[in-house]
Amino acid sequence: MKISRVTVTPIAFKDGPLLNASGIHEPYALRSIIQVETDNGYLGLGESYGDAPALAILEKVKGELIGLDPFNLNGLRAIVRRVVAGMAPASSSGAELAPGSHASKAVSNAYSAFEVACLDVQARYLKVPLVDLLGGAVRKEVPFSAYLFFKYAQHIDSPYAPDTWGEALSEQQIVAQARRMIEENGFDSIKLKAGALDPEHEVACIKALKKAFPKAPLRIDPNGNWSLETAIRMAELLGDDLQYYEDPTPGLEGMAELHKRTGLPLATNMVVTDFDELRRSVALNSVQIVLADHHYWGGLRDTQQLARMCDVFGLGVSMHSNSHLGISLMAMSHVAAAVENLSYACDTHYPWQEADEEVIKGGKLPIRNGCVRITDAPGLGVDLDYDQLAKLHELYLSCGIRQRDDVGQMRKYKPDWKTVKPRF
Ligand code: GKR
Ligand code: MG
Repeated sequence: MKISRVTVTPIAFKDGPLLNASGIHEPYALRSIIQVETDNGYLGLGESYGDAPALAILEKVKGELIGLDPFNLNGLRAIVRRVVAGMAPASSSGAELAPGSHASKAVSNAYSAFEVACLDVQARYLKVPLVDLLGGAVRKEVPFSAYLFFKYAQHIDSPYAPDTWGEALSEQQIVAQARRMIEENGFDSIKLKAGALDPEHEVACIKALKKAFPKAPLRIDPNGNWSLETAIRMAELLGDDLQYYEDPTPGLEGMAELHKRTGLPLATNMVVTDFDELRRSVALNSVQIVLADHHYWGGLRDTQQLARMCDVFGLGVSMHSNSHLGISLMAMSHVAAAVENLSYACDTHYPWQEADEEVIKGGKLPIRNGCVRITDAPGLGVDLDYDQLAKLHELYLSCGIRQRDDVGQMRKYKPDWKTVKPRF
């Protein structure tokens, strides 16, 4: 079996005015949909970043894949390395919150995009669910958490009607957001994206969530936007309200000091983003939980290796997410299903995406009882809806966004908005 055609389709879909440490989401999020076809009629799917630098690499790699055996993943990695080495380093502006589009992640990011599609081909060819290629499912139901955001009611420049979530700035509004998200998806755990408003207010929102959902494990994630002093002060206010404290303060050293001073379990998707950082984190005891993300950790098999290393070093594992659609959700779910030591419900932005903006047949995937179910369908278990793909590609062409820029978007609301970090 040989790869005979590779297609990379950039798409855009609506994204809410969600606040974070950098600024605010733009009205559209970008992704790329990857199709790998073989000479004997198989098709594998992947989903990755849609920012211009990432797309440029995917475009360059795709032509080199013709003739490759989709089982030859070492060959795939060698091709990606060679292509990236021959390209000028991409700019990594705005990459902090989308680590996969950081220039240093060019190889692992592009490899991952095509690895998932090749694994999908392999599994379809063998007529097994993709998870079987990862050693088989240790769980068929993969748990996810309710991912809450502070948000405005509508975009300042929105070309479309406001979403149905409304404003979420106050404690009551955040509790209402959690209630709806839990009612619709059955989540058990709750994560609050923080680092956007006054830290005392964000902690008060955690307290309100604790009161409203006393049994739900809670996490707060300021994306490294709190100084060490602020993170310690907030830790004192939080007491034992949290399941884990996610990226409160920047840097491996800062996180190590915070853990030493508070004893709280710290999670990260910001200070441990590759194996070298993992090594340094273990030496410093910076974090106790690593949030993996196959999109920039080098694919599904490297994510398994990461989980294995976390086991060796006594660290917990869960999963990070950016705005994404169903192909990514299934890739995340298949690898999470194969990770024995998955210790916490994974993150996903999926509930924020609109019902009519999915590229897979059948529309949005269900999340029931907080879980995504792995079926016995071959591969990732999802097929492309080509009309939807064309629609979202049109949106990409017309939306005008080519690289995520939460800072620039916030400057439309607050012209003197700075990129200072930590802000609080
Ligand atoms: O989409 O605003 C966002 C998030 O802040 C996202 O970009 C982060 O990468 O969800 C992520 C996180 O856990 O840090
Ligand atoms: Mg995070």
